[in-house]
Amino acid sequence: MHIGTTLTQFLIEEQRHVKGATGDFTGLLNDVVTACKMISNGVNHGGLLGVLGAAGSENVQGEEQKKMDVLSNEIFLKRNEWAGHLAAMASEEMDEVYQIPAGNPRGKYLLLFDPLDGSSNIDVNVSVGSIFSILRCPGGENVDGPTPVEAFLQPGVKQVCAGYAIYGPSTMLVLTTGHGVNGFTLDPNVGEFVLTHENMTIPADTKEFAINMSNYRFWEEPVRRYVDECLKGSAGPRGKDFNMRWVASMVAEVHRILTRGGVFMYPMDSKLKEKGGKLRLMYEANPMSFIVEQAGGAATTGRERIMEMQPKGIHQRVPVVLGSKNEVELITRYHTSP
Ligand code: AHM
Ligand code: MG
Repeated sequence: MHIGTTLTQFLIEEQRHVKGATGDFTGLLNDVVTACKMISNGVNHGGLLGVLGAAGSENVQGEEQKKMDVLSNEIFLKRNEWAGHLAAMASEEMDEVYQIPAGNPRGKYLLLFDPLDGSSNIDVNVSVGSIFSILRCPGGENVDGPTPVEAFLQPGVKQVCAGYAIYGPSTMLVLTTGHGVNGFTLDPNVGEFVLTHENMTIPADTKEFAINMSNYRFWEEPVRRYVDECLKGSAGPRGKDFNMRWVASMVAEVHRILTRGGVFMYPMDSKLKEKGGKLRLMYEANPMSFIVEQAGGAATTGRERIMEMQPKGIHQRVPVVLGSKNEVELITRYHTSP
Protein backbone atom coordinates (compact mmCIF):
# COMPACT_ATOMS: atom_id res chain seq x y z
CA MET A 1 0.00 0.00 0.00
CA HIS A 2 1.26 3.47 -0.71
CA ILE A 3 0.36 7.06 0.05
CA GLY A 4 -2.45 8.05 -2.32
CA THR A 5 -4.24 4.68 -2.20
CA THR A 6 -7.99 5.23 -1.76
CA LEU A 7 -9.72 3.69 1.24
CA THR A 8 -11.86 1.50 -1.05
CA GLN A 9 -8.71 0.17 -2.73
CA PHE A 10 -7.07 -0.33 0.68
CA LEU A 11 -10.02 -2.38 1.97
CA ILE A 12 -10.16 -4.56 -1.13
CA GLU A 13 -6.38 -5.17 -0.92
CA GLU A 14 -6.74 -6.14 2.77
CA GLN A 15 -9.58 -8.50 1.91
CA ARG A 16 -7.36 -10.28 -0.64
CA HIS A 17 -5.06 -11.36 2.20
CA VAL A 18 -7.87 -12.98 4.19
CA LYS A 19 -8.49 -16.58 3.15
CA GLY A 20 -12.14 -17.29 2.40
CA ALA A 21 -13.19 -13.63 2.78
CA THR A 22 -16.67 -13.04 1.39
CA GLY A 23 -16.46 -9.28 0.99
CA ASP A 24 -19.02 -8.85 3.79
CA PHE A 25 -16.63 -6.96 6.04
CA THR A 26 -15.45 -4.73 3.18
CA GLY A 27 -19.08 -3.97 2.34
CA LEU A 28 -19.84 -3.14 5.96
CA LEU A 29 -16.88 -0.79 6.25
CA ASN A 30 -17.88 0.93 3.04
CA ASP A 31 -21.29 1.71 4.56
CA VAL A 32 -19.71 2.95 7.80
CA VAL A 33 -17.41 5.19 5.76
CA THR A 34 -20.34 6.56 3.76
CA ALA A 35 -22.12 7.39 7.03
CA CYS A 36 -19.01 9.30 8.19
CA LYS A 37 -18.87 11.25 4.90
CA MET A 38 -22.52 12.23 5.32
CA ILE A 39 -21.96 13.36 8.92
CA SER A 40 -18.86 15.26 7.81
CA ASN A 41 -21.00 17.08 5.26
CA GLY A 42 -23.55 18.00 7.95
CA VAL A 43 -20.87 19.14 10.40
CA ASN A 44 -19.07 21.19 7.71
CA HIS A 45 -22.22 23.04 6.71
CA GLY A 46 -23.18 23.64 10.36
CA GLY A 47 -25.28 26.77 10.69
CA LEU A 48 -26.02 26.86 6.95
CA LEU A 49 -28.09 23.69 7.24
CA GLY A 50 -29.67 24.69 10.56
CA VAL A 51 -28.23 21.61 12.29
CA LEU A 52 -26.54 23.32 15.24
CA GLY A 53 -28.02 23.65 18.73
CA ALA A 54 -30.00 21.46 21.08
CA ALA A 55 -32.54 18.89 19.90
CA GLY A 56 -34.67 19.36 23.02
CA SER A 57 -34.24 15.73 24.11
CA GLU A 58 -32.02 13.63 26.37
CA ASN A 59 -30.21 10.39 25.53
CA VAL A 60 -30.14 7.20 27.62
CA GLN A 61 -27.31 8.66 29.70
CA GLY A 62 -29.51 11.64 30.66
CA GLU A 63 -27.38 14.02 28.58
CA GLU A 64 -28.80 16.79 26.44
CA GLN A 65 -28.82 15.76 22.78
CA LYS A 66 -27.71 18.14 20.06
CA LYS A 67 -29.54 18.18 16.73
CA MET A 68 -26.38 16.80 15.12
CA ASP A 69 -26.29 13.90 17.68
CA VAL A 70 -29.75 12.82 16.60
CA LEU A 71 -29.04 13.32 12.89
CA SER A 72 -25.71 11.46 13.03
CA ASN A 73 -27.33 8.54 14.84
CA GLU A 74 -30.02 8.36 12.16
CA ILE A 75 -27.37 8.43 9.40
CA PHE A 76 -25.44 5.53 11.00
CA LEU A 77 -28.63 3.44 11.33
CA LYS A 78 -29.96 4.10 7.84
CA ARG A 79 -26.59 3.52 6.09
CA ASN A 80 -25.97 0.23 7.87
CA GLU A 81 -29.36 -1.48 8.26
CA TRP A 82 -30.04 -2.48 4.67
CA ALA A 83 -27.06 -4.32 3.17
CA GLY A 84 -27.19 -7.56 5.14
CA HIS A 85 -23.80 -7.35 6.89
CA LEU A 86 -25.16 -6.81 10.42
CA ALA A 87 -27.04 -8.84 13.02
CA ALA A 88 -27.76 -5.68 15.08
CA MET A 89 -26.39 -2.29 16.15
CA ALA A 90 -25.85 -0.48 19.46
CA SER A 91 -25.40 3.27 19.85
CA GLU A 92 -24.42 5.59 22.67
CA GLU A 93 -27.55 7.56 21.79
CA MET A 94 -30.03 4.65 22.06
CA ASP A 95 -31.35 2.85 25.09
CA GLU A 96 -31.89 -0.54 23.46
CA VAL A 97 -30.14 -2.68 20.87
CA TYR A 98 -31.22 -1.65 17.35
CA GLN A 99 -32.60 -4.65 15.49
CA ILE A 100 -32.30 -4.97 11.71
CA PRO A 101 -35.77 -4.12 10.36
CA ALA A 102 -37.88 -7.08 9.21
CA GLY A 103 -37.50 -7.68 5.51
CA ASN A 104 -33.82 -6.69 5.43
CA PRO A 105 -31.22 -9.48 5.25
CA ARG A 106 -29.18 -10.17 8.40
CA GLY A 107 -25.43 -10.59 8.62
CA LYS A 108 -22.76 -11.87 11.00
CA TYR A 109 -21.37 -8.62 12.42
CA LEU A 110 -22.35 -6.25 15.22
CA LEU A 111 -21.75 -2.52 14.89
CA LEU A 112 -21.34 -0.25 17.93
CA PHE A 113 -20.92 3.49 17.62
CA ASP A 114 -20.83 6.92 19.19
CA PRO A 115 -22.24 8.83 16.22
CA LEU A 116 -20.96 12.25 17.29
CA ASP A 117 -18.46 12.30 20.12
CA GLY A 118 -17.60 15.59 21.82
CA SER A 119 -20.80 17.13 20.51
CA SER A 120 -20.73 19.86 23.17
CA ASN A 121 -18.00 21.31 20.93
CA ILE A 122 -20.07 21.54 17.79
CA ASP A 123 -21.76 24.88 18.42
CA VAL A 124 -18.35 26.49 19.06
CA ASN A 125 -16.91 25.06 15.83
CA VAL A 126 -14.28 22.83 17.46
CA SER A 127 -13.41 19.32 16.18
CA VAL A 128 -15.84 16.47 16.83
CA GLY A 129 -15.83 12.89 15.57
CA SER A 130 -17.58 9.53 15.18
CA ILE A 131 -16.22 6.38 16.84
CA PHE A 132 -17.09 2.80 15.85
CA SER A 133 -16.31 -0.78 16.81
CA ILE A 134 -17.13 -4.02 14.99
CA LEU A 135 -17.61 -7.42 16.66
CA ARG A 136 -18.67 -10.82 15.33
CA CYS A 137 -22.15 -11.87 16.45
CA PRO A 138 -22.03 -15.20 18.29
CA GLY A 139 -24.14 -17.56 16.20
CA GLY A 140 -23.76 -15.19 13.26
CA GLU A 141 -26.66 -14.49 10.96
CA ASN A 142 -28.39 -17.70 11.96
CA VAL A 143 -29.73 -16.48 15.32
CA ASP A 144 -33.52 -16.65 15.33
CA GLY A 145 -35.45 -13.65 16.59
CA PRO A 146 -33.98 -10.42 17.90
CA THR A 147 -30.26 -10.27 18.67
CA PRO A 148 -29.95 -10.23 22.49
CA VAL A 149 -27.95 -7.54 24.25
CA GLU A 150 -25.63 -10.29 25.60
CA ALA A 151 -24.28 -10.77 22.07
CA PHE A 152 -22.59 -7.37 22.40
CA LEU A 153 -21.02 -8.02 25.80
CA GLN A 154 -17.62 -9.14 24.50
CA PRO A 155 -14.29 -7.84 25.77
CA GLY A 156 -12.45 -5.34 23.55
CA VAL A 157 -9.85 -7.94 22.53
CA LYS A 158 -12.60 -9.53 20.41
CA GLN A 159 -13.00 -6.45 18.19
CA VAL A 160 -12.58 -7.17 14.49
CA CYS A 161 -12.13 -3.52 13.65
CA ALA A 162 -12.23 -0.11 15.31
CA GLY A 163 -12.02 3.36 13.88
CA TYR A 164 -12.95 6.97 14.15
CA ALA A 165 -13.67 9.86 11.83
CA ILE A 166 -12.49 13.28 12.93
CA TYR A 167 -14.29 16.32 11.57
CA GLY A 168 -11.57 18.92 11.94
CA PRO A 169 -9.87 21.36 9.56
CA SER A 170 -9.86 18.32 7.29
CA THR A 171 -11.96 15.17 7.72
CA MET A 172 -9.92 12.06 8.46
CA LEU A 173 -10.70 8.42 9.03
CA VAL A 174 -8.38 6.36 11.22
CA LEU A 175 -8.75 2.60 11.21
CA THR A 176 -7.39 -0.65 12.59
CA THR A 177 -8.28 -4.25 11.79
CA GLY A 178 -5.55 -5.53 14.09
CA HIS A 179 -2.65 -4.98 11.67
CA GLY A 180 -1.50 -1.50 12.64
CA VAL A 181 -3.24 1.84 12.25
CA ASN A 182 -3.74 3.81 9.06
CA GLY A 183 -5.12 7.31 8.52
CA PHE A 184 -7.02 8.54 5.47
CA THR A 185 -7.91 12.12 4.56
CA LEU A 186 -11.15 12.97 2.78
CA ASP A 187 -10.57 14.69 -0.53
CA PRO A 188 -13.74 16.80 -0.61
CA ASN A 189 -13.50 17.38 -4.35
CA VAL A 190 -13.49 13.67 -5.14
CA GLY A 191 -15.48 12.39 -2.15
CA GLU A 192 -12.90 9.68 -1.39
CA PHE A 193 -10.73 9.00 1.63
CA VAL A 194 -7.09 8.79 0.57
CA LEU A 195 -4.26 7.13 2.54
CA THR A 196 -2.14 9.97 3.98
CA HIS A 197 -0.91 8.57 7.34
CA GLU A 198 0.49 5.09 6.89
CA ASN A 199 1.26 2.93 9.92
CA MET A 200 0.66 5.54 12.63
CA THR A 201 2.70 5.00 15.80
CA ILE A 202 2.74 6.52 19.26
CA PRO A 203 6.14 7.25 20.82
CA ALA A 204 6.65 5.43 24.15
CA ASP A 205 7.64 8.63 25.97
CA THR A 206 5.98 12.03 26.04
CA LYS A 207 5.97 15.45 27.68
CA GLU A 208 2.30 16.16 27.08
CA PHE A 209 -0.77 15.19 29.09
CA ALA A 210 -4.51 15.79 28.61
CA ILE A 211 -6.97 15.88 31.49
CA ASN A 212 -9.86 18.09 32.62
CA MET A 213 -7.93 19.91 35.39
CA SER A 214 -11.13 21.42 36.84
CA ASN A 215 -11.84 17.98 38.34
CA TYR A 216 -8.59 18.00 40.36
CA ARG A 217 -10.37 18.07 43.72
CA PHE A 218 -12.45 15.01 42.79
CA TRP A 219 -9.57 12.80 41.59
CA GLU A 220 -8.07 9.84 43.40
CA GLU A 221 -4.61 10.16 44.94
CA PRO A 222 -2.64 8.36 42.15
CA VAL A 223 -3.90 10.77 39.49
CA ARG A 224 -3.18 13.82 41.64
CA ARG A 225 0.32 12.49 42.29
CA TYR A 226 0.96 11.98 38.58
CA VAL A 227 -0.30 15.43 37.56
CA ASP A 228 1.49 17.15 40.48
CA GLU A 229 4.74 15.56 39.35
CA CYS A 230 4.18 16.69 35.75
CA LEU A 231 3.47 20.24 36.93
CA LYS A 232 6.74 20.36 38.89
CA GLY A 233 8.51 20.15 35.54
CA SER A 234 12.26 19.76 35.20
CA ALA A 235 12.81 20.55 38.89
CA GLY A 236 10.52 17.67 39.97
CA PRO A 237 10.89 13.88 40.00
CA ARG A 238 10.08 13.59 36.26
CA GLY A 239 13.02 15.83 35.36
CA LYS A 240 11.29 17.38 32.35
CA ASP A 241 8.78 20.13 31.59
CA PHE A 242 5.29 19.01 30.59
CA ASN A 243 2.74 20.65 28.35
CA MET A 244 -1.03 20.28 28.80
CA ARG A 245 -3.93 20.13 26.31
CA TRP A 246 -7.67 19.60 26.75
CA VAL A 247 -9.99 19.79 23.76
CA ALA A 248 -12.93 18.06 25.51
CA SER A 249 -13.32 15.95 22.37
CA MET A 250 -11.87 12.46 22.83
CA VAL A 251 -11.45 11.94 19.10
CA ALA A 252 -9.34 15.09 18.78
CA GLU A 253 -7.34 14.08 21.85
CA VAL A 254 -6.60 10.55 20.56
CA HIS A 255 -5.78 11.95 17.14
CA ARG A 256 -3.22 14.32 18.65
CA ILE A 257 -1.66 11.43 20.56
CA LEU A 258 -1.44 9.33 17.38
CA THR A 259 0.23 12.27 15.68
CA ARG A 260 2.77 13.38 18.28
CA GLY A 261 2.39 11.23 21.40
CA GLY A 262 0.93 12.11 24.78
CA VAL A 263 -1.31 10.71 27.45
CA PHE A 264 -5.09 11.19 27.80
CA MET A 265 -6.94 10.61 31.05
CA TYR A 266 -10.57 10.62 32.06
CA PRO A 267 -9.95 8.92 35.41
CA MET A 268 -12.30 7.82 38.14
CA ASP A 269 -13.32 10.68 40.44
CA SER A 270 -15.56 11.09 43.47
CA LYS A 271 -18.51 12.47 41.50
CA LEU A 272 -18.32 9.67 38.89
CA LYS A 273 -18.14 6.78 41.41
CA GLU A 274 -21.76 5.73 40.98
CA LYS A 275 -21.62 5.85 37.20
CA GLY A 276 -18.31 3.95 37.03
CA GLY A 277 -16.50 6.68 35.06
CA LYS A 278 -17.21 9.26 32.37
CA LEU A 279 -16.47 7.50 29.08
CA ARG A 280 -18.35 4.54 27.68
CA LEU A 281 -16.58 1.19 27.43
CA MET A 282 -18.25 -0.09 24.27
CA TYR A 283 -18.45 3.09 22.16
CA GLU A 284 -15.38 5.04 23.28
CA ALA A 285 -12.89 3.21 25.52
CA ASN A 286 -12.68 -0.13 23.67
CA PRO A 287 -12.39 1.17 20.09
CA MET A 288 -9.89 3.87 21.10
CA SER A 289 -7.88 1.34 23.15
CA PHE A 290 -7.68 -1.01 20.15
CA ILE A 291 -6.38 1.81 17.95
CA VAL A 292 -3.92 3.08 20.57
CA GLU A 293 -2.53 -0.41 21.29
CA GLN A 294 -2.20 -1.13 17.58
CA ALA A 295 -0.15 2.05 17.29
CA GLY A 296 2.21 0.84 20.03
CA GLY A 297 0.55 2.69 22.93
CA ALA A 298 -1.29 1.36 25.99
CA ALA A 299 -4.75 1.77 27.50
CA THR A 300 -5.88 0.97 31.04
CA THR A 301 -8.49 2.04 33.57
CA GLY A 302 -5.58 2.90 35.86
CA ARG A 303 -5.91 -0.59 37.29
CA GLU A 304 -6.48 -3.03 34.41
CA ARG A 305 -6.15 -3.29 30.65
CA ILE A 306 -9.37 -1.86 29.17
CA MET A 307 -9.62 -4.40 26.33
CA GLU A 308 -9.64 -7.34 28.77
CA MET A 309 -12.64 -6.11 30.77
CA GLN A 310 -15.74 -8.28 30.60
CA PRO A 311 -18.54 -5.78 29.83
CA LYS A 312 -21.56 -5.86 32.13
CA GLY A 313 -23.83 -3.68 30.01
CA ILE A 314 -23.74 -1.90 26.66
CA HIS A 315 -23.77 1.55 28.25
CA GLN A 316 -21.17 0.75 30.93
CA ARG A 317 -18.74 3.57 31.78
CA VAL A 318 -15.08 3.16 32.73
CA PRO A 319 -12.10 5.29 33.76
CA VAL A 320 -9.66 5.76 30.86
CA VAL A 321 -5.88 6.29 30.75
CA LEU A 322 -4.38 5.92 27.27
CA GLY A 323 -1.50 6.96 25.04
CA SER A 324 2.29 6.77 25.25
CA LYS A 325 3.19 3.41 26.73
CA ASN A 326 5.72 4.35 29.41
CA GLU A 327 3.46 7.10 30.74
CA VAL A 328 0.36 4.86 30.90
CA GLU A 329 2.43 2.19 32.67
CA LEU A 330 3.65 4.74 35.23
CA ILE A 331 0.11 5.99 35.96
CA THR A 332 -1.11 2.38 36.23
CA ARG A 333 1.74 1.60 38.66
CA TYR A 334 0.71 4.58 40.82
CA HIS A 335 -2.78 3.04 41.04
CA THR A 336 -1.78 -0.58 41.60
CA SER A 337 1.33 -0.33 43.77
CA PRO A 338 1.39 3.18 45.25
P1 AHM B 1 -19.98 12.72 24.70
O1 AHM B 1 -19.93 11.32 24.15
O2 AHM B 1 -21.29 13.01 25.36
O3 AHM B 1 -19.61 13.75 23.69
O4 AHM B 1 -18.92 12.78 25.92
C1 AHM B 1 -17.59 12.37 25.75
C2 AHM B 1 -16.68 13.55 25.76
C3 AHM B 1 -15.29 13.18 25.29
O5 AHM B 1 -15.13 13.38 23.92
C4 AHM B 1 -14.45 14.13 26.08
O6 AHM B 1 -13.17 13.60 26.31
C5 AHM B 1 -15.20 14.35 27.35
O7 AHM B 1 -16.54 14.00 27.08
C6 AHM B 1 -15.16 15.78 27.79
O8 AHM B 1 -15.56 15.88 29.10
P2 AHM B 1 -15.56 17.27 29.92
O9 AHM B 1 -16.83 17.93 29.56
O10 AHM B 1 -15.48 16.87 31.36
O11 AHM B 1 -14.36 18.08 29.52
MG1 MG C 1 -19.07 10.17 23.23
